[in-house]
Amino acid sequence: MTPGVAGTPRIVVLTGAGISAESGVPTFRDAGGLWEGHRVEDVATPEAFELDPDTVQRFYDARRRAVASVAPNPAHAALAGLERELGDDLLVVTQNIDDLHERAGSTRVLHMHGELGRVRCVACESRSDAPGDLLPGPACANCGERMLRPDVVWFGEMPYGLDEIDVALAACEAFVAIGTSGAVYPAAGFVLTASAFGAETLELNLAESEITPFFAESRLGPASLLVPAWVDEVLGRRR
Ligand code: BJW
Repeated sequence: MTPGVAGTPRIVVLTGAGISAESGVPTFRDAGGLWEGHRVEDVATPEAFELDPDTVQRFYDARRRAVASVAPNPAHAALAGLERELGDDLLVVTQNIDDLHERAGSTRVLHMHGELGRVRCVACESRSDAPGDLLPGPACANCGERMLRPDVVWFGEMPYGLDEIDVALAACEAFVAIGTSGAVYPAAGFVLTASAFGAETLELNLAESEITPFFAESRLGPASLLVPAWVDEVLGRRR
């Protein structure tokens, strides 16, 4: 996450696993998703990590390596292009822990569920770049303890940047959600906050989601087609 990135943008975009699906990063809840072979409570809770840290580290080490071998797709590229035109008037809030927005060129990205490329020390709480795999257990550069965990937000933990996100949602003119199932809060509630403050709301998703009824408009299709088309509309270009 980049602290202080939010401000009062005109457009807030919330992205979920669906935007990275066409890059080859599996989603969570779709058929063949990441959690098909795992129970959520075995890999995405602090309790799971306490009980069986090696299984959780192995899961995230594998994902970190997999993400390093894929590339951003046209949806990430279109959002980076929109930022080049709008600057501070665009904020991307992502639930994703991959770095595909940044690798496409976006800089105003808030990772509310943390980042695969970062680690947090359970002993001293310092945060730093991931030194590679966390198994068998590299030492913390700050305190020397071998208690590094992925800097990601599990169920029951507080997401990053919520105050900044609230300010941005209250100020924005448009809120757009891309490729998220709306199954996880507080992100699933952002559409209600934005519309309560008068923003236009638009959902771009392959299929209807749990929060489709809360959006003024919903467009169905792959992000790689819908996002570039929407960006062209915003910028007043015709496809
Ligand atoms: C495509 C596509 C293509 C596919 N093109 N689209 C209120 C009510 C009830 C419960 C709660 C509540 N508030 C809090 C809770 C508890 C809990 C929660 O939400 N539980 C639910 C089970 C109900 N939330 C929390 O614990 C959160 N913390 C918290 O709330 O702190 C206290 C607090 C209280 C009050 C206010 C504020 C704070 C923390 C949640 C942490 C979530 N962590 C994870 C794991 C992160 C690390 C990791 O990646 O491993 O985050 S869970 C997982 O789900 C991950 C994702 O970011 C998140 C959302 O998933 P996402 O992105 O939506 O993916 P999918 O797979 O679900 O959906 C994919 C979508 O893409 C689908 O819709 C497809 O159709 C679409 N798609 N291909 C376009 N090509």
